[in-house]
Amino acid sequence: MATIDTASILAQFEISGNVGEVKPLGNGLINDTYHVITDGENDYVLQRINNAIFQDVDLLQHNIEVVTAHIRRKLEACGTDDIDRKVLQFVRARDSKTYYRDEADRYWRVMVYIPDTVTHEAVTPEHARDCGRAFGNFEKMLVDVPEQLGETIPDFHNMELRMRQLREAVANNAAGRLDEVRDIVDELERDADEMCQAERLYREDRLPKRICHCDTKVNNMLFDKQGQVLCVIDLDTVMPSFIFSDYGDFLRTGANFTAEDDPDLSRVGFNEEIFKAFTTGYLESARDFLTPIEIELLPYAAALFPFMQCVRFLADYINGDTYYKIKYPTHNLDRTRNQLALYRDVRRHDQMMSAFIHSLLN
Ligand code: GN1
Ligand code: MG
Repeated sequence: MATIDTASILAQFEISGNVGEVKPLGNGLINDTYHVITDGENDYVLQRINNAIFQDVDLLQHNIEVVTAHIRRKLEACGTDDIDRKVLQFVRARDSKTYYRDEADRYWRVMVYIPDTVTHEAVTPEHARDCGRAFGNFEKMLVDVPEQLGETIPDFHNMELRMRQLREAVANNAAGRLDEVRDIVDELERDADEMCQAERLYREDRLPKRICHCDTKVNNMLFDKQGQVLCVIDLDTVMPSFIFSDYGDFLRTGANFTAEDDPDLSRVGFNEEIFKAFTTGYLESARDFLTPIEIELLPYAAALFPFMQCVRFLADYINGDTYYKIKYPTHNLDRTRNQLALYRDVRRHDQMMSAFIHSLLN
């Protein structure tokens, strides 16, 4: 990364205290993040927003402002203690926006740093229940957001669009890789209609969109030192979506026995224990606002996300690796096969999932 004059960027924001060291923070793949140490009351987090992926930064920051203000009001209303550790707080720039665009067309924002927190990269059953409760609660607090929010990546989790993109990739066969993956394309096509049911139900007015997080990985939560979830972070993809996004994408990563790019398919599989713990927590906080059809389709959501991710990885492989970063030439193919194996295994658990969900409701 080119050296960046963080001092002059920070000077654009209303921060208190004198800035000391500025050091890289976390391991995000999309934005660049720094911990800003000061001699004042708070440290800060400085972040460069990747505006190649998030092309409407104004809309994105507006969503985040609305959502964090709403959550703050909710926490205040129920007398929660320690609120500054439970919702992100953005610092305004001198022009009163919550972001600053520099001369090189880079976009920056600053948040108050929350000290004494822990993050996790993998889920245990014990954490999974808390995570489910926390993401369910996040959605619950946002059911009555007072205005319409925009999509920070349009049609991000729209399965019909993802199938169209795959079909386009197949028609162009840009990297000449189609022969090698024909059987996978055929298998995905067989289930495509079923996997697109959410969009159809939405058009029929039978399924709502709600404000969702849309990147529900365990590393997007801060825990306190005692192991309790404090705060949901990484709010760039907060947008209207089906609740399946949050429920299904968490299980896709959290309930796979191995990483999404493990080439050893014998290690891929759906972890029933994590599924049960996460679902228990999720329904504890979400069941009173979810509609019967949303609850009925949770097993579909668990299958949808490995399926959608498989379609996205495969389309990218056929296109010649233009979207996801790869470490070796068949990386996207390994990811595709991994997610397909997970999808198949989730489908083998259809009955179990429905029965478990019903048992929780009774
Ligand atoms: C991307 O880079 P990361 O892990 O935050 C992608 C997700 C995919 C994920 C698959 C903006 O997220 O939708 O599920 O890769 N994010 C975007 O690893 O496309
Ligand atoms: Mg993240």
